Amino acid sequence: MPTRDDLRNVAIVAHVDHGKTTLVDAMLWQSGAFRANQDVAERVMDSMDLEREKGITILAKNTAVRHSGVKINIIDTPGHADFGGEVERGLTMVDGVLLLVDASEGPLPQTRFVLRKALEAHLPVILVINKVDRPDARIKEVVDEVYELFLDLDADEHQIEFPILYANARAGWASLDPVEHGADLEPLFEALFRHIPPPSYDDDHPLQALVTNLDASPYVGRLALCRVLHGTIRRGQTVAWCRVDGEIEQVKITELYVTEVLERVEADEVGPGEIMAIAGLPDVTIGETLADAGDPRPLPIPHIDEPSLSMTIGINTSPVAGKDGSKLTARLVKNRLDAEVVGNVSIRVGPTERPDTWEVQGRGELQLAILVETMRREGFELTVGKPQVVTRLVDGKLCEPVERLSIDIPEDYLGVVTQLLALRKGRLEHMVNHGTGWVRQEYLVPARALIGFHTEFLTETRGTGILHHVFERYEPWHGDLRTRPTGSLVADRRGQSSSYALINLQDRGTMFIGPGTEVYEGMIVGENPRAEDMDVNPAKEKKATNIRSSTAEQTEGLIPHRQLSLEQALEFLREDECLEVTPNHIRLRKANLSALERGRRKKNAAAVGP
Ligand SMILES: Nc1nc2c(ncn2[C@@H]2O[C@H](COP(=O)(O)OP(=O)(O)OP(=O)(O)O)[C@@H](O)[C@H]2O)c(=O)[nH]1
Ligand SMILES: [Mg+2]
Repeated sequence: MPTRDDLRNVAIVAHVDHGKTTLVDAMLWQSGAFRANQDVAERVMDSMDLEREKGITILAKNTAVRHSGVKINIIDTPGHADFGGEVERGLTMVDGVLLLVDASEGPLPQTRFVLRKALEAHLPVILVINKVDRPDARIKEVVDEVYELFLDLDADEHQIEFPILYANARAGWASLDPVEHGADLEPLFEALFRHIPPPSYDDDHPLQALVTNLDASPYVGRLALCRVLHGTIRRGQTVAWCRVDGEIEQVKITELYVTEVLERVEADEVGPGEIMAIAGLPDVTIGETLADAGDPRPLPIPHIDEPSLSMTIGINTSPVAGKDGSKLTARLVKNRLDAEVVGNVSIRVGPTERPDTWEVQGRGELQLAILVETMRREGFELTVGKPQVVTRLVDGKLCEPVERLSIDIPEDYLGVVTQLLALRKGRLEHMVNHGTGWVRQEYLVPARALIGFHTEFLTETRGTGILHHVFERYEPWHGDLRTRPTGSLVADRRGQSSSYALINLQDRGTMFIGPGTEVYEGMIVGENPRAEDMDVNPAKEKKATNIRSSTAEQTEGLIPHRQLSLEQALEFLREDECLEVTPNHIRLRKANLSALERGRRKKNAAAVGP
């Protein structure tokens, strides 16, 4: 088959933070994409607000550089496990991958996930051991660990003969030698040209282009990102749009773009092997094929892993609803969720018994939290339920998702952490003592048990422990598990919190609010160290005395409250609790706000017995 020797398509994959986006920066600079004095942001591909704030990549994005007369389309993928769907999609566009592994951290759960996907797709791999400048780099061991991982994933002989480069992405060099520093990324570019095959195509095959991603442009509306497999597509041409529902429609292509550096530029025609964007098909979705009008041949729809976590999202039902946001109605929430499903194949939305609430399924807490965060920034007010695992019936048996968990902890905490995980039905798979005072353990744990685990893990390891997990498989239901051992301090009336009340309450538990905060009946204002909930009055005022502390309220002795982030708040929730999320506030609350009703239900439940 003929090949496009002027072209390469490559994805960069790795565990979170191993340096993918930083490496793309260096590749852009060294291929002359920017002027020497040009002001370019660090990690320029992380262009979304939330990406810059969190310092992580959320959406896979492509860029293109030119080197030695060859155009290289590079797909930067996210490393966080919750965005695995982005990686899977990215891999359908490329002919090989750069697998980055941190020289000190070594392969971690998401390394395993992305490598498994790359091997399943039969993509050649170039291993890049990155961050070799780290003082705690252990290059030789890490290379051995990667070989082990390849074997563990049943790589064939051909796949295991991968080239290895050693890099410092931040300084912008790569070397074929683990000890010798490189001068620039030339060795990486050379390896890329040698080991990542140019796209091949069939000259006699009619046009076939697969829609692998969606984007939106303020000028032309929805853009479909496609990889052209065979044939050439031209502006103004009529093609067959093979939809996922099996329908085939004749459509005219009005706009065509290819990527140059960070820009989309218009093109008159795009040949085989290229990655392009097209406009003019407002309903096009991922997995559809654009094909020859006279001989349409739809491609199989790429498989994407199923979601394993769900939560409810609905309109804000709190007594203070409507004060903060601009998007309040069920219709607006529904439309927004529907729009999300279109561009994000790893998210599903379904109905619940309430007409103003939907069940949203995704890959993990962070992915769902990012959706909620994005919506609140758009002006939405929402009620968000506790994250729950998505169960499934396999051969009539109830099954639940199990995660592969990897933790790094100082030896001293081995005892407590082992105990924590035993309570959660974690099974130890693997343990390495690096001999540096740190231990790495790998567990298989029901996903259910990890909801809320992170906070407790950090507390028990005094903030030193590091934890990562990724979906492994479905297993038969593991039975009852311990959930949060603490209860909630719940406001018993509407009002404004006072320092006086909080100073008295802080002896009972950890407060989540400071003075002067608006509270309402059923709102959770703190954590009770005991298992049960306690109704409290955070708005209580000190009896008036002759001496009035005019403006400033007495704050002496007030312990700063614990401010929960959106993710932490989601982790904290129990079954009968939810979150009120507005553009400016996150409030924890009981699902049932009335203290009277909650009390009555509890009594009834006790009467019926367990
Ligand atoms: N010391 C050192 N630090 C590096 C190197 N490469 C990247 N970093 C740092 O590692 C951190 C993470 O880098 P990113 O490029 O955002 O990592 P990423 O793999 O894109 O992360 P995600 O997209 O969130 O998975 C940043 O603080 C970088 O400056 C390197 O070669 N050496
Ligand atoms: Mg990144």
